[in-house]
Amino acid sequence: TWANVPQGPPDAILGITEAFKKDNDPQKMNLGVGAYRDDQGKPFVLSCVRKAEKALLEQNLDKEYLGILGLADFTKGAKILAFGENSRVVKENLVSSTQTISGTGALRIGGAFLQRFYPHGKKIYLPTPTWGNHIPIFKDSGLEVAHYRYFDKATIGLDINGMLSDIKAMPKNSIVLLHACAHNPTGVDPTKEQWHEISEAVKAGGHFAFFDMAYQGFASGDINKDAYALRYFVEQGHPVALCQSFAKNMGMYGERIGAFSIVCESSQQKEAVDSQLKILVRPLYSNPPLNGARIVSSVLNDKALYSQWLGEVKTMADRIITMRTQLKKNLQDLGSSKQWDHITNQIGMFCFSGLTPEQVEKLRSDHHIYLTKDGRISMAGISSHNVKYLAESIHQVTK
Ligand code: PLP
Ligand code: TYF
Repeated sequence: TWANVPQGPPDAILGITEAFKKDNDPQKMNLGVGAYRDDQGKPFVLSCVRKAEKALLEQNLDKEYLGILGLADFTKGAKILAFGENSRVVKENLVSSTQTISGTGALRIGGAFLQRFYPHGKKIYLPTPTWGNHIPIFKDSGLEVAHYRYFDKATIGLDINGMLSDIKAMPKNSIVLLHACAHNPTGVDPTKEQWHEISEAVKAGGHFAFFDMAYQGFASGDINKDAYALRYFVEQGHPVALCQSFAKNMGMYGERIGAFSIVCESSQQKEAVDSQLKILVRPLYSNPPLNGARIVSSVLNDKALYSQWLGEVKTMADRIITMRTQLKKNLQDLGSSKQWDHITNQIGMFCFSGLTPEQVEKLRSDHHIYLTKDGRISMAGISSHNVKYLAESIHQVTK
């Protein structure tokens, strides 16, 4: 019956982990997937999350279905986290939100909503490069995918002129996906001034800003700083959409907890959008899972847990920044003649190293170090124990 099913390729990112697992070398390093590790190389469950879980367990809660749009205390907390405590649009209840299956689910629901209701076309513009999964997510949502310039290989930085001129050249009312902070895979974000220019260009074209915020807190260690672009756009009157994930900033990876929000112009619009999100979700998965929503809601809505969480986000972000400094220093100490400033200039989970596919392959075959072909290094996989080995290996393959 299934003779017509062709063998598909492995996922470009998750396939790396599969190859890594098969390697028996004791020095092997997995720098593929963007998942935080502590300095012992171990997955890290935040203490605030452990405490919330314990308290929830003691309450002996039931396991009734959630409503279609999920746990209201969770989506409320998520909105305040993203848009800010003093956000007018949140206070005036203009933001329609639904709990989602992490950030990926938020993008997919968002894509499907735009496909069904965005009145000005079905094309979404993504940065080049972008998170690999964005492309199939939006295609499978029924949108057409196009691209705008983002990364400049020559400067290993933002191609702001290319980006602005591509935004200006888009047809009126286009949909533009923006990484809110900690751009994946490049680790290169616009400055505040550049965000102002981007906002201007998006507004001039009547475009719709669709924010993907998978790393709030992970870029700078400060959840408010990392929300700057989103909040600025909202202040400027953009009717934005937003995808949130708690995978990275709360270490909730496998719990699959996120949110999708749309800023509306009136409470009437908000009610209508709510109703249509329900109609979208019901035939897909009926209603979202309980556990992650309860945990995140507890952390966001309890003063003590919330302040502990802010500290733990900063600890994670700071460890990554320390690893950037150490990796660069080790390369310089080894006498590498290459320019490595981008390692410390870039932010978030990743370093877009500039290593070529051949060098990436050599790292794997000769040094048991695994990263994606585009040269992206997941900084979270580096620790004080293996940073020297990594620097030596990179130096070997870039000589
Ligand atoms: N968006 C970006 C840019 C990401 O890098 C990721 C995860 O790596 C996601 C969204 C969604 O991840 P998740 O579905 O695990 O929340
Ligand atoms: O490393 C990355 O860019 C992501 C990680 O369900 C990831 O692809 C892994 C699994 C998943 C979502 C994101």
